Amino acid sequence: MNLAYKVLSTHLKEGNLVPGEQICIQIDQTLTQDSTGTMAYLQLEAMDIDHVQVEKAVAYIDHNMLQTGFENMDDHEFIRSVAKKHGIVFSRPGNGVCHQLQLENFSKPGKTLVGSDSHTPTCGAMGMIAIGAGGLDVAVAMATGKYYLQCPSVIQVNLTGERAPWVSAKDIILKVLQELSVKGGVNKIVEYTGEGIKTLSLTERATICNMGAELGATTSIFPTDENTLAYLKQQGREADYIEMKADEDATYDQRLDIDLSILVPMVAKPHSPDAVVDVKDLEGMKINQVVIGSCTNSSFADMMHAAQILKGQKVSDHVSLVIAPGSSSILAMLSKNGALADMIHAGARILECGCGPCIGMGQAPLSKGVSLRTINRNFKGRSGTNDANVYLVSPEVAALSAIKGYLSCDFDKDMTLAEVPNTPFIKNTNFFIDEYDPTTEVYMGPNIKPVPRGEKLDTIKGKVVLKVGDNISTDHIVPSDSKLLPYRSNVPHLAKYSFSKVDSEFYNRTIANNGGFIVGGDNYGQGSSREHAALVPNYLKIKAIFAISFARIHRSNLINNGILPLIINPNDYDFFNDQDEYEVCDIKNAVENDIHSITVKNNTTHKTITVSLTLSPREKIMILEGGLLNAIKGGKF
Ligand code: MIC
Ligand code: SF4
Repeated sequence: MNLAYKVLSTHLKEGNLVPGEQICIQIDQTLTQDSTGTMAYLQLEAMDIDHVQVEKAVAYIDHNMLQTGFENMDDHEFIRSVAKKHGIVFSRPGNGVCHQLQLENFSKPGKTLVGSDSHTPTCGAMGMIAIGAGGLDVAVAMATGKYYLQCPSVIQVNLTGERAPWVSAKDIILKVLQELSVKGGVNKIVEYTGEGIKTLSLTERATICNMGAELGATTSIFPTDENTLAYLKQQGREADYIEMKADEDATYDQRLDIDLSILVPMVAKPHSPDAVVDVKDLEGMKINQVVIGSCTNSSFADMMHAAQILKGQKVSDHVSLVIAPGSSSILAMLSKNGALADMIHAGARILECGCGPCIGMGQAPLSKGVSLRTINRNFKGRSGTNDANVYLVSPEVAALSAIKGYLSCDFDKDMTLAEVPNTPFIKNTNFFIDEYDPTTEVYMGPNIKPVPRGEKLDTIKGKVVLKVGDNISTDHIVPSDSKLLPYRSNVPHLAKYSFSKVDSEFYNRTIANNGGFIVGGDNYGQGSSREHAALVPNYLKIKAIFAISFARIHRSNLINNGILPLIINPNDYDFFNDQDEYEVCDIKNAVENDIHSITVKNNTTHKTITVSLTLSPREKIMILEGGLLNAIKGGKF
């Protein structure tokens, strides 16, 4: 058995480990963050539970950190009060990015984790099955200990050879993205094997698992070994170590071989993490901003590498360098060992530990700016500036380029990075609040609006209110930046900005038509786990999305909201236009009776096509009831 299926099999509660089948797994740990957490906790509150039903649930505050009005801090207080009421550990703002903190403080080999953030797979580095999901699925996991998913197939990525100096973990995952693309991992687990693994520290493995989200993968996983143990020792948690590995004769559904010795520093070009080329190909490109941080590259070693490169140097006059360490412990260690001073002396702007610029929470680049970032996503507009060009690179390339003022991997021949010792972490528990009091009164700020609920399935008719192409991300559907993130608990407000970066008339048109349909291409809904990308369409009365294929988390979020994800044949994309009225024929009967091939009629031309819909028994109920929350409240689950 491969490692992924070993962990899944010890947690399997329903179904069989057959790719494509619906399975239910026992969840040991959950995490939420604040931008998806408010909705998740409103949904948890609606489930009337007492103490959460998982071994460890943690609520992080890391995304909505700029407090330019009352909204964000109100949400933080709301989450703090719910956490106390249900026995959830609360991580205060300033403690760091959820994935970095989960890895440091709670990750354990062989455990399962589900989190309301798409980069939850970061903990796959610890030999865990760690999956990103919509907030409602995480709320259900907290309430019941269960998580339902389509059983993934497993890709083996076999690493051989040893990296040349200056080739980092980021370059390995960029190479995998170049090979497999942003949809290459959908409904798959990426399992890393081979001799090359030994050369990777635990946090380097975490970088690779983190960006497996950009492949659309369900998750990624590494076996555990002496490097895992070394990291756990560093965290004072060596007792948590268990050896986890695939059997010698393990089988996989697909295989990719990567020879680390031929890799070079790489860069993902705007506006997709899989638009990967060698840094050498763009060497010399003038840059305006450099961001080092995010859940992908904010480990102690990443920070120490950046500090070594910056030491004694000066950030180029036309570059703004911002650095956000991943956790308060890392920041404290950098400040004790002098590395922070080296960064500051070079001219770096130090941000508080959190997501910050990665999600457009401040530090937007200048007009038409070129921003080099160590983050994981460079979708258009995500930096907060619609015309910015964001390039994704390793911390080492980022630091060097910040000094030079242009993209470069031309490291000084005489320079080598000193190995970062596995010194024990300065553990900072003051940022965690671990309390349980079921009588806690939940704090609700005025910006918190009710969760939209769907309607029972009936006839579906309407106009096409938007037609888009391939790889539409959740950042297109519900953009996020410092102005919009404070409204994550206010769906009516967010709705006004839906698709605004694609088509500024979308909202008005959808309101005027009282809902309708959206037509998309391949990999519709890629990117984040934000269920707002389904809550908003639900609120706007969008009843179905027609697309060539859907990203995994978004498809689940649509169904959780009672919205039909209908698969169209690529040749039928042109069947849809925005003038005519369409009808999804006899849909209730089709869902009730498992009819997978459904007729869609253009009521103006009377032409028809067939689209396909395959739902698990559980998904069927959600669609019929108008969403998961309705199904739970109606006693169906
Ligand atoms: C992201 O990186 O896009 C986010 C912001 O972390 C999202 C969650 C969100 O939209 O709140 C994610 O990755 O799931
Ligand atoms: Fe935060 Fe960026 Fe990571 Fe999302 S990808 S969790 S915004 S650091």
